[in-house]
Amino acid sequence: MSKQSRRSQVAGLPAWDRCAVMGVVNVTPDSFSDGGRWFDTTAAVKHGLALVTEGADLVDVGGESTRPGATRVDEAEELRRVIPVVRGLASEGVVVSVDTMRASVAEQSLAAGAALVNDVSGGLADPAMIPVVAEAGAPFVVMHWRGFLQGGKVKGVYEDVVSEVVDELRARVEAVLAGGITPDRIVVDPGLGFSKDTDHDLALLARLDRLLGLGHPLLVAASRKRFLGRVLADTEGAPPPARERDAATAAVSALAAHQGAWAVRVHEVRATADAVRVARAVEGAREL
Ligand code: PMM
Repeated sequence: MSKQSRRSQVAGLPAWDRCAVMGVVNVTPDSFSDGGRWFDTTAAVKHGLALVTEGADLVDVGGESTRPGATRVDEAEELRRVIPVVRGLASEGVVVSVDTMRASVAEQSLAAGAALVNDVSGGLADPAMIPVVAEAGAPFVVMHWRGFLQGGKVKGVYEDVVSEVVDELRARVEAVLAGGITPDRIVVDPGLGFSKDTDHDLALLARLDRLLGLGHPLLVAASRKRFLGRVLADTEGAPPPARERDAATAAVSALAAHQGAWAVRVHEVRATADAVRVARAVEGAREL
């Protein structure tokens, strides 16, 4: 089986013949890089549709910031933010992913038309998450996560980050399988920036083959993250602001697509849509 056909298979989702582009809509006042911009239903739906026009294959809707140290929103507020946006986009035919750690939000999003559940805790934050997703027969993103970061840098200590992330993800995948989610519906994600510093993130990006070795489609979410700020820092060490990291993000999209990622999750879609098409064309040339 070729790299391409393996990554395009997530049961319950369309099959793309290249790395898919997941556009981000954060319906939050405080997200890491675009907080506050799409914080009402109409603006958020409009933004999601614009991302599709720019080339997003699916749109990831989230109502809770995962920024280190962010306070959690309560359940009612997360539902209020997310459900109308999921419904609005799904009713327009958009393939919607819901970015949530709460089973109730996942369940109601699936009922409102979401096609995929993206849980940055990989099912750890809410014990009801895996049963809900299994029962719905929905695909599930299992991200590498070491818990809520309450200033807890200690959770980001690794001897060998690639091996540890792979082993910990494998354990989560086993738990998810034991909970009844079928293997063809599981996507894995290294969780760049979550309990990881710049060197950790770069080491993981250098060895996506090891993550692909888990045997599941791979999602890579590097968009505008801190490690890109560090890579792009000026001679004084000052990183560019998050919104000036989109060209670097597109570069990571090309690298990830070239290594066989199933999808990349980005805030600015246009450049990444081009990047994954270039990666596909290069791959096509190799197949000739
Ligand atoms: N990162 C963020 C939010 N959701 N989902 C997955 N699967 N993987 C990630 O790395 C990830 C995510 C944080 O980024 P944002 O707040 O800037 O969107």
